[in-house]
Amino acid sequence: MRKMFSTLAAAAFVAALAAPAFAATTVKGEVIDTACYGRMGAKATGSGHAACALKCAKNGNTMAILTKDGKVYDITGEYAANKNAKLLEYVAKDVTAEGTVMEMNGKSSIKIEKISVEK
Ligand SMILES: [Cu+2]
Repeated sequence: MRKMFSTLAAAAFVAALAAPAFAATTVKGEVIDTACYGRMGAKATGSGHAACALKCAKNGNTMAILTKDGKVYDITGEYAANKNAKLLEYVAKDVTAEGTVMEMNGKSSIKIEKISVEK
């Protein structure tokens, strides 16, 4: 069983490498502000930072989704438009976002199509 699992994982990995640079993907994690996260790291997450993250979002800072394994996806598209207007209710919450992920210059971003709060 274990062997089968690793074979499947290897196949999935190869498939991921073969995929084009864009793909509709689901990303789960916390909505964070990249300005504070870049300076403070993990301290800029969670409920203790929620008020600041909201302020940063309202200022129009780049917001991102931070996954459990520490990957950061900058949020682009309509949810980032007008100083993150559509994103405000999700700030500092754990979300599931669906959209187009792009990898460029070692940075990842997601153009969100659909987002919901994780329960
Ligand atoms: Cu902040």
